[in-house]
Amino acid sequence: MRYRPTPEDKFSFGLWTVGWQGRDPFGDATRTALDPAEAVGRLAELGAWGITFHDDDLIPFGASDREREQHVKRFRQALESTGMTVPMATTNLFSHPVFKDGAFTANDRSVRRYALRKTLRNIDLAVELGARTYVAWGGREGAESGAAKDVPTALDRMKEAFDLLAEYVTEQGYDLRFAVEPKPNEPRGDILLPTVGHALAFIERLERPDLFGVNPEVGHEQMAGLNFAHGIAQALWAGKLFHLDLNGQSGIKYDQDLRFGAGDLRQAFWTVDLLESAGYDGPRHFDFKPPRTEDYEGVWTSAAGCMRNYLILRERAAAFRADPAVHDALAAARLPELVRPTLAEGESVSQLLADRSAFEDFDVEAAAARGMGFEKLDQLATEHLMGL
Ligand SMILES: [Mn+2]
Repeated sequence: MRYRPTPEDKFSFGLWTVGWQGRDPFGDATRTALDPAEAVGRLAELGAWGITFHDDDLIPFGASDREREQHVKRFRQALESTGMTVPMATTNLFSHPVFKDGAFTANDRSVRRYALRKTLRNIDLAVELGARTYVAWGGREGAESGAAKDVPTALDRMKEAFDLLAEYVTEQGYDLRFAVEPKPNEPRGDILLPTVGHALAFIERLERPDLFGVNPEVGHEQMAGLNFAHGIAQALWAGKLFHLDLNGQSGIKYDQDLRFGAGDLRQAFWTVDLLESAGYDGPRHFDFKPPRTEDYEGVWTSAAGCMRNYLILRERAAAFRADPAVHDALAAARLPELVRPTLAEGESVSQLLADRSAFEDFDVEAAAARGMGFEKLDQLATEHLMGL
């Protein structure tokens, strides 16, 4: 069947996505709790390949060791009976009130030590369940007012935490890498490491930067008015796209977490075009929230829609790239020329300075007058996107 997802597509979902009960800052839950084992079964039926979790999604906060064991056992049985994988796991360091001022960068030192222990504990479980990526979203690491957080010092504490986690997985011999997830704001007024660029720069200051990459989320970049495809392109360029969160967002407003393809459809098209053409082979992970207007039938329709939209966009992007008219338009827009290095092989600065054609004899006015042909190229993309 056309657009039917298969495990080869590597579609994965967070337990907290289909399991979101619709509680928001203004209203109570609109759906009953979802059993993690049922989530695994339903997602497998829809064609998903993997499921991811925060510690507290799987094991209710404060559960005893015995209860913890039972929850893990039931989840593992669901994985085994469906063939679903756990490619990634993460820690909830934001729901409990103890994390109101953050976790790794909380001013209160005892909270920071507790956050590290909570994370180390879940890393052991993540590895036990086969996860290869550990996501770190510091949603509460930030502030609402200027003096409340000394940012350089908070970054020292963030580095201290990540260095310790990397030391732990290295000592344990775990095959696990970390993916830092940026977000500009919400729930904090301003969050530390707000964009892909901030996270990439931070990673280079760590003791084991090779163990760290990023986990960019569509909506998080778009909340800051940024171009998601450009963000992940730079992460890929740096060899740092370890994981990603696909969803939908309509411009600069609260974090909407719409299903993938909803919101900015054009950015979704360029995102799929990039992932498929750049050889990204990691999970296509959906981090969305089925709107609270939906009952469970709507939840599964929404989850299926994420995958279906990805597959349709993958087909449209491939058709765009294969179209001879697009090849001509790309050439007219001088894309092949961008591939050519600006200096000739072995050319030195003095040779460039001696090249009169590069400056003294360069016809600036003629170059300025040349059209770039981008409108033709973009119209072709738009028509492919619209299925023409
Ligand atoms: Mn989000």
